[in-house]
Amino acid sequence: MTFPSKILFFLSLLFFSSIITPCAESTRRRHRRQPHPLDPLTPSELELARAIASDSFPGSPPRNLTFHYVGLDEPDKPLLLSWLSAPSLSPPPPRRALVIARANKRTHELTVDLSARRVDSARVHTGHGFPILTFAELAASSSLARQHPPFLESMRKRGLKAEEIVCGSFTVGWYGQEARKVGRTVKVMCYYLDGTVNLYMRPVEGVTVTVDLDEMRIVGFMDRVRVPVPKADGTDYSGSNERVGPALKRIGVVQPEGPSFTVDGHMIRWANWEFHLSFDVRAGPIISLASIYDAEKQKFRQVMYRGFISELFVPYMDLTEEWYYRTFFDAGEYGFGLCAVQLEPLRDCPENAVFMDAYIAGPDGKPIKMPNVFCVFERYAGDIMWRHTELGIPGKVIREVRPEVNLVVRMVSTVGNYDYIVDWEFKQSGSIKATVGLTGLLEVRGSKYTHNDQIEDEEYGVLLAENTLGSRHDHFLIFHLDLDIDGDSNSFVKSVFRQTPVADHRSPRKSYWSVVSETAKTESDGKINLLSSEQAELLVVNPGKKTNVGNMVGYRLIPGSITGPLLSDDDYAQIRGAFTKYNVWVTPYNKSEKWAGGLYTDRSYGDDTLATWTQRNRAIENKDIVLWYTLGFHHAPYQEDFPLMPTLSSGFELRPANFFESNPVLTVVPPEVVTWPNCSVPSII
Ligand SMILES: *[C@@H]1O[C@H](CO)[C@@H](O)[C@H](O)[C@H]1NC(C)=O
Ligand SMILES: *[C@@H]1O[C@H](CO)[C@@H](O)[C@H](O)[C@H]1NC(C)=O
Ligand SMILES: *[C@@H]1O[C@H](CO)[C@@H](O)[C@H](O)[C@H]1NC(C)=O
Ligand SMILES: [Cu+2]
Repeated sequence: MTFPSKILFFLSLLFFSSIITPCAESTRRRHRRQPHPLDPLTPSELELARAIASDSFPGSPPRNLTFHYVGLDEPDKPLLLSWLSAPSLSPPPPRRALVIARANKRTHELTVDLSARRVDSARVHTGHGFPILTFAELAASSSLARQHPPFLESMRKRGLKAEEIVCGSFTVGWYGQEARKVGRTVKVMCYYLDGTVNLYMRPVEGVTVTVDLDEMRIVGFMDRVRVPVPKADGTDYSGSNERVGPALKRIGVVQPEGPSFTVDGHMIRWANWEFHLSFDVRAGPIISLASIYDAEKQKFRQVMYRGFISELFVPYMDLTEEWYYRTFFDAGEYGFGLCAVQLEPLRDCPENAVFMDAYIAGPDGKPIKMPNVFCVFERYAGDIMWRHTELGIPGKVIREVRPEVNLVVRMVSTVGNYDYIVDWEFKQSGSIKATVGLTGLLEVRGSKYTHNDQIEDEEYGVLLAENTLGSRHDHFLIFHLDLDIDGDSNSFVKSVFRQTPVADHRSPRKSYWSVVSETAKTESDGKINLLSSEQAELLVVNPGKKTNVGNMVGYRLIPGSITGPLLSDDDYAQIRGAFTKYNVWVTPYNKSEKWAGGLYTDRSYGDDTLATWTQRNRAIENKDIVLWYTLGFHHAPYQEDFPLMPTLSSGFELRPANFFESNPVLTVVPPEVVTWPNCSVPSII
């Protein structure tokens, strides 16, 4: 699903900047700062992790040593929280790296203490599944096809020019095969350019090359069916802004004094919020230690310890030989952060945005800079935070309005054909919203059909253009939301809305609804299927903290999409993606339970997933708990998704629920308006 060419970054050994005042280069300080314990690994730490890990192999370094994941092994939560409560009293927890490497066809998992410069633990992974593929592997495997004479012969037979062929490597999943038959293989599928840049709309259907990644050689070749390659006409999107259409006048957001937020290392402070923003090769953005200032209590109060996208599952609904295995895990197989792309100022983010870089370890372990992977900006889009017009007082009109200004952290991950826009948005009212926008290119199947009327048998898709079938599929994104509502002892509460009949004569009414709250005792109570359960609100509360009038302080989850899997429980893809079974799950905090589809996802058997962990049915009442929310999309394509899909968004909101004593934005001072041109609507006379 991934094309390697886009992952070409420049190696750099940049200084680490300290305080960035947006737009003002001159205020960057060049001294080294002590990293925050949750900061992503710096370039020098990545280098150190590589050196220590490489040297730890006997007769080091081994041949074919490749680095598949290098990232922060974050401190244990209790240790970090106790250090944060009095940071001046003790040194910060040691900086450690988690290194997952392949050598001699084995997966090695090492934790490296960067402060002590030693390997703390090393083990060989003997279970099922393989680590994230490196972009070098994806590049090397997809380039093999064009050196394979039978492949070239197949292209010649189709009348295709070899130089216009581009190929991509696809992970293949697992379908019940015995362990010895499950190697690190990918299938290479190819596309035809010849007059377009939109390669995904021109699949060369029917030809499959199978590559063994460890040996980097072709182990299978199949030329099964021959169907027309869809034509290039109408597929190009490059420069499409030059096409004629209604032109809009100039537009912008102006902040003459600069933005109202500060970036101190990876800590971001804005209005009443502060949080830590980190980058991970697998998850992309990680929001940690989000707390909000309570003006009444005059202190910061914890809301979310850590929030990130744990996995994305994208199964396609096409059983043909070239398609059945397309059941992708974009985080665990391709690295959702690894696929992050450089954001383009003024287009990807507004003019008041500040950009941030990230560093990753390349396949050789050496640090690579990923410029502008995040942008942070204040969203001021003409929305209303609160308002009221009071006409009920004789002789008076009272009108009070506060415009809404929010803070947004954005990343875009382009996993092959698809672009995912991830926004974490903070509101002064205390809400945290996460939104995911899907755009980019569909995966389409080449087909002989040019009109719907020709299609008689079951076809696994929708005819979008001549010879082009848009394949049906799902996108399931699961968020790991370690909420700590005013402390880490929390409970999960389901407030069920129940119809209550009125049998007696106390009222002319025959019914009303009331709310019954149920506190989840164990993990099985925390599994919520919103499609089949009663109407309910889902809350995380702190049972030990009450408001002045006696309500438990809490936050509620407002799901934006309620989608369940349509695969059977025993379908291999569904066993691996079993976290989609429920919209919401709740687990007790466990540092090693981060990846809902398992740590080693490529070709996994589904034996290390959120679904298997929760079988233990652990206690979750008044404990440090993690809330998981699955954001799902069933994507049945429409013609407007061709040749490139307009953004389709959904998400969720975490909203205070008796967290504050009263409306926390009643007294918010609105920003001063820069200019008011006092223009009237232009009218055509
Ligand atoms: C090392 O990689 C090469 C090709 O990349 C492969 O042919 C060879 O079998 C590998 N050796 C080991 C020990 O993995
Ligand atoms: C944490 O999770 C892992 C993986 O599910 C499990 O093996 C381990 O026993 C758990 N630890 C605790 C303390 O429950
Ligand atoms: C807006 O423009 C109109 C017409 O030019 C003028 O009469 C009015 O006073 C202006 N309002 C303000 C608030 O400047
Ligand atoms: Cu889709």
